[in-house]
Amino acid sequence: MADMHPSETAHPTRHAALLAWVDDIATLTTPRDIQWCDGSEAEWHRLSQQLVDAGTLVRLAADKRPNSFYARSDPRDVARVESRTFICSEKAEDAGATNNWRDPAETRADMNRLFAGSMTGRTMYVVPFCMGPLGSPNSVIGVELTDSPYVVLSMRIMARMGKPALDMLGNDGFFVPCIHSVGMPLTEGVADVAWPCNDEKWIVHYPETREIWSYGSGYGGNALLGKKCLALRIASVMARDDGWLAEHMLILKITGPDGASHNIAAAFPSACGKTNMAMLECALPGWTVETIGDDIAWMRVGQDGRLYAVNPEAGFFGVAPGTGPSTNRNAVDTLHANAIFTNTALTADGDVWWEGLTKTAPEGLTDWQGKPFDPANGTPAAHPNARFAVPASQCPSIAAEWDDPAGVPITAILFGGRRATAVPLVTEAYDWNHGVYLAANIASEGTAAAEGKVGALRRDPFAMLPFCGYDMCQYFAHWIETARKAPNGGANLPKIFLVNWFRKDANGKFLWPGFGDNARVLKWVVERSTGQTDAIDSPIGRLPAPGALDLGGLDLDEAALTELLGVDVELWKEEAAGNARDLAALGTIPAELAEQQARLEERLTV
Ligand code: GTP
Ligand code: SPV
Ligand code: MN
Repeated sequence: MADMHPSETAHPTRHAALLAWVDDIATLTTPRDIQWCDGSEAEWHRLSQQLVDAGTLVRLAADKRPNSFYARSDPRDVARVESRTFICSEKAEDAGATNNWRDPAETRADMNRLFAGSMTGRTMYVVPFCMGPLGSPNSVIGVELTDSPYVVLSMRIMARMGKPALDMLGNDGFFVPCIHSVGMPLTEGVADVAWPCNDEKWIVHYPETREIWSYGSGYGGNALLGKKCLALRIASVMARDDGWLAEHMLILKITGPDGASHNIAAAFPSACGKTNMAMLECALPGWTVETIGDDIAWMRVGQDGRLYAVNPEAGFFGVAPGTGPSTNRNAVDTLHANAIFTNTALTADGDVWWEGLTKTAPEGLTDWQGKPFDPANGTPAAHPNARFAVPASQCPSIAAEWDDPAGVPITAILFGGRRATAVPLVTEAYDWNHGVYLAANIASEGTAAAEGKVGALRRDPFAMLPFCGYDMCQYFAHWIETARKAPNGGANLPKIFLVNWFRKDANGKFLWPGFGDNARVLKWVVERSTGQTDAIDSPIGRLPAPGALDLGGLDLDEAALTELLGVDVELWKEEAAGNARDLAALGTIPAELAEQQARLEERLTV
């Protein structure tokens, strides 16, 4: 290699803009050294051993979970911080009513102060990654500069990370610059800790220039910047500008006894069942579900007028508690090796455990805060937002086409949330714009996936409230526009449904068994989409006709079914008023949605 350019020995790229940017950020953050990540096995082993030595990771017993690790975060760094997430568009109105807007020039000055010297004493890792299949023109490359080796390992699971992404970038390709610091410089006399972070947290997005700056957290979506920050907040803006959709949706493939397959996308808020549904084991004989994605879908209208979806991720970052052999066997089996667990409990024999993995907790557990677990004191062993990161390719139910750059044609889109009351098990939208109206009005009871009150009802339009990088009213308009511009007048686009697995009875018990039994609803959705079964009209949408929902083998009493499929008109008048009030609070909604609101009110009065 006598003729190699001198810089090539130090840097694995000749991308001048990338090299200049890495230089600039290093000058600002003053790391001890810089390491370019290639995503190799050797790098994985070196960094994981380094983190074991530092006490950040515990290596799990090799005979139980080979090549797997356990981390315990700082108790102040356990979930996404929505109140500290900012959209810094040039104009405040472009961020809309649902985002925290900040002036970009002011924020840049703040970030320059905050990041100055923030990587002192640490290594700055250069992490090239690709969201979407390698080589696809629809994939997006990002480069994350981070001072957290835990983030590097997690990014290697969650995205196509390292040399292949850098090669794809070439010498002048476009990339989204992502800067991440845990915000704990190792200045003179400061000793490192197992989970460095800072009480001051900032998750900052510049939508016009497609940039991400994240400070103070090492956890999940705050720190793995390819996921919510790039693949949703920045990508939603790119999608608006370029005529596609970036959505908080799982993608699954369902095959019936006749051998016909359909792909379904579904948007539920965080911790409302996407991963579980993506890996569903059908309770109906002859039906199977295969997994394509569990959290994010990028969708484009094809020349045939159908909507094609791609999962931009390469791994699952799933909620551990509640994941067990009876609820999600495929997830449990996926986790057999090569996984990172954070904030679960640790067993005495070097494995992980969480509530729901087995019926009773094993003896001798250490809880997520590192204390001996005492079931008597009432606090769980695993944090409710404890998570696993694991390669998607390991999932026993993964579909062959999961990484096909062409995507899969979508037959139906489901929207849903956690609603103890009012919202039926399943409702079919009358048409696309009615579906947009249903999705715009999703509300859900809060979960542990984000800071905030667990259980409090909040509006979460399209399950995108924390993830839409621009004005929500513009986003609704973009959805309406997508159908208007589609070939064949949008007639080949998916049908839209609203679902709710979380209706409760008077005693607070779930009325619907959920999980594998959700296949019964999927069957009706497929049959509706192919014109094989009946529905009845109701003021809020179409409901399964009596007997249309396959309940064979299910022990569900008549009263529960009536409640699950019932529409209480008086209650729905209140719901409709709530919709109108909350839509108005978003700004100027598209005329098509105002029309849907008027039609709903009309249907409720006749
Ligand atoms: P994020 O990764 O935060 O986006 O979550 P998610 O939408 O992928 O949710 P996940 O599938 O991890 O489920 C979250 C919680 O909901 C778990 O505790 C599940 O046990 C529970 N859950 C999932 N599906 C159902 C269901 O059909 N019925 C009931 N009752 N609970 C469910
Ligand atoms: C979610 O909260 O929707 C998640 C977890 O998928 S995180 O990646 O932390 O956003
Ligand atoms: Mn999610």
